[in-house]
Amino acid sequence: MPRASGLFETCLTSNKHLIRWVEKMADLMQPENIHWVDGSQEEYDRLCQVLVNSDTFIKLNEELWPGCYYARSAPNDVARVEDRTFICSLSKDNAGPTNNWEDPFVMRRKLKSLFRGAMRGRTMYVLPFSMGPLGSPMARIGVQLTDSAYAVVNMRIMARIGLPVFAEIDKDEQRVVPCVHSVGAPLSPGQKDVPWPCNDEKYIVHFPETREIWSYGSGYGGNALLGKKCFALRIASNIARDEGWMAEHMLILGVESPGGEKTYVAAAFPSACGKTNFAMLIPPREFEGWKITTVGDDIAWITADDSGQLRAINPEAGFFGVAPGTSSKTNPNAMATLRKNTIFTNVAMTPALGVWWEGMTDEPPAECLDWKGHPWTPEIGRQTGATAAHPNGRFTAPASQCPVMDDAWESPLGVPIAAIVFGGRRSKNIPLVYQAFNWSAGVYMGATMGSETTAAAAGATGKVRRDPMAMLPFCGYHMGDYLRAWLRMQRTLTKTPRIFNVNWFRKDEDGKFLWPGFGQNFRILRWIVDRARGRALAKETPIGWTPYYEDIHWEGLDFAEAQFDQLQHVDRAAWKKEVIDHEDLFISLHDHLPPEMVYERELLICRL
Ligand code: SAT
Ligand code: MN
Repeated sequence: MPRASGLFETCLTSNKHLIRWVEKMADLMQPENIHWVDGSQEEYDRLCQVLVNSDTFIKLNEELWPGCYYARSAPNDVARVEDRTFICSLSKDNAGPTNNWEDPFVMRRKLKSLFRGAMRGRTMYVLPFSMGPLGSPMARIGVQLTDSAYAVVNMRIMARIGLPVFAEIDKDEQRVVPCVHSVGAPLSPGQKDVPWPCNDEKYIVHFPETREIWSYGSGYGGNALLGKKCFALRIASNIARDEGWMAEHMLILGVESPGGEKTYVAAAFPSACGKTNFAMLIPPREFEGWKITTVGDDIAWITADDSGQLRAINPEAGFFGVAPGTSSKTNPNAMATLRKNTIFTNVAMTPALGVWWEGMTDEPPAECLDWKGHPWTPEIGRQTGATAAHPNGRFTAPASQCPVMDDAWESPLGVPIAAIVFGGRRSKNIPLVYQAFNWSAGVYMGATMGSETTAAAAGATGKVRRDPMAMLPFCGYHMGDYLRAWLRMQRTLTKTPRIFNVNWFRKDEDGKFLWPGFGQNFRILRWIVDRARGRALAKETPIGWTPYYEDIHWEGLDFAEAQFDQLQHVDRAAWKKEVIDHEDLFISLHDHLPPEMVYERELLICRL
């Protein structure tokens, strides 16, 4: 192994481009040390100990939560920061109206000044990672430079990292995406560190043409684990457009029948709308022999194979799931997954060094420390309205620990996709389930989907926003061109997947959910699979095909036809308003909007 300079204790690559880049970045950011990440268990344990020593981590009770750690972020660093996220393409037009754009030259100057000396007093980790199983033709490689040991240990769960990735980079066969990350909190000599270093000023920056990511000021989630949203969605959507595949904000699951028939479904819901729950769903007791298997819970990379069949991989290796609301009732598989070797962030901690969050148990603990480290009791919660866990509190858990991971979840060629499901959180108007008439109507369906905002992003929650394919915060180029890429995709397919929309969140006049959700969603999923396989009936409505009451298997659930009708009701007047709302998005995309979208809209209006 070459020794590049005094700063390089143990360089783990022979790739000259990589070494030169690391040198250059070290020169800019002035770290005290450089650590080449080998990805081993010993290294992980050591880094976790470093985080314990710096009060970032608390080791949880080994008996209750083996191998688990607990972290609290700074209160000003709890979610993705969409208004601080930039797509710096050469032309503003390329970023489109749904992204923040800045001139790349101006931004580079700004980043240079931000990152100059940003790692002083800290260690710079050189973290190689693969999104997708190593050696898969669909996998892509990145290297993240970071001064956050927290980011490194989380990335070890979320991606394939370390020596095997360096070995792949040393072959020098594929382009590597450079990712630079600093929490933006340099230490002067003798200065004591804080448990969660970060900066008030945050920048999450993407250069699509040069395929680069620069993230400054945050240590949290998608802001800091750069393989996830920054690479696997924003940069990958650009690569995918150029290469003719798709990078989507989708879970992937398998539906297995008692006879062993396997059908894979990909589904796009916005952040914190239950993707993880849906991906690990357990069918109701009555459906003996049926099984749902998990391929991924957040991101799908999809491509057409030589036979014209869409195939998808999960580029990730772990789950970064929302903790609140997760319980052995709502998602037993997630609970089993996070029992060991998991990192918890911004949930509550019990006196026995365990974790708790709202919804985990019916009874809250008598006392605990909340996500800010303050004493919390149910009484305090009632009086102040403060929750013990932050609503965007998360668990980082290895996918391999999930009891229902699909046998093919690491298959290098991915799994065949038979149906695509869109969905949002909508309390009104949108039926429980309906099927698009065809691919382009399905693209229209996905393009116009709306959802009430959640705590996954900083800002107000509960407002309906248009979120095309759940990609609004993640599409790294012009949304109009993105829709065009979706339409174009069909031309490469011989077996076009069927497209559906679901809404588990419709409410009645009293604000009560009309549908029980969770495991009961299996009933809807089963209809989707049957439709995708061409063997279930459906009723034509102005917006698409919907199931008849008799088309759903109701055994074990007392659900009256009238209730179902209410859930499925298409209110023409409300839908006319809905379609007028679609226009806002379309006007903003105007000159890039594919004509198919205009025609689909006209057809929909005519049918209404
Ligand atoms: O913080 S993340 O972007 O990883 C989570 C999410 O918004 O889905
Ligand atoms: Mn997500």
